[in-house]
Amino acid sequence: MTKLIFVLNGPNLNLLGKRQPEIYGRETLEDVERNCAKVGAGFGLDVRLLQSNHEGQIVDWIHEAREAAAGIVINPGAFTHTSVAILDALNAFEGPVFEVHISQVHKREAFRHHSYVSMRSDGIIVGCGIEGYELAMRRLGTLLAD
Ligand code: CA2
Repeated sequence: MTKLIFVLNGPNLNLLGKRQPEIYGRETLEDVERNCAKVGAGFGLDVRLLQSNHEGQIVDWIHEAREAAAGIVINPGAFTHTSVAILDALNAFEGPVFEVHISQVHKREAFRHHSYVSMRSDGIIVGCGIEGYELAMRRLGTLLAD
């Protein structure tokens, strides 16, 4: 049976490919969705890609994932560095969680160096552009293989 992966994206990531290409590249969230679906298909994984600018909405989707998803890929955007609520929600999710950052946050401002979400993440992919989402999907495919 196919398993579902939630690919969750935080604030401003709807602008991916439309602003600041020097940091975040030229590809869009639609490209991310297509690439994740392609990798997932090779492992029998379906993908539901979601984006919100609202912290509570992301918490609600993580709660939904408790029943609906076998694993989570999450780029919490700026909430990475601020949100205990997202960390708490992820702690209530039992499956594997992979954290993705498009940019190499450790080469950037000091406030981007700490991630609350990393205290829960089973793996973290940083600075690989949108390919990071595909790498996370590949790892989930391996971990969730029957
Ligand atoms: O590198 C990442 O993926 C980040 O999670 C992106 C966040 C940033 O706050 C984190 O420190 C690192 C920002 C997402 C904003 O995305 C945009 C994309 C295109 C244009 C403008 C913003």
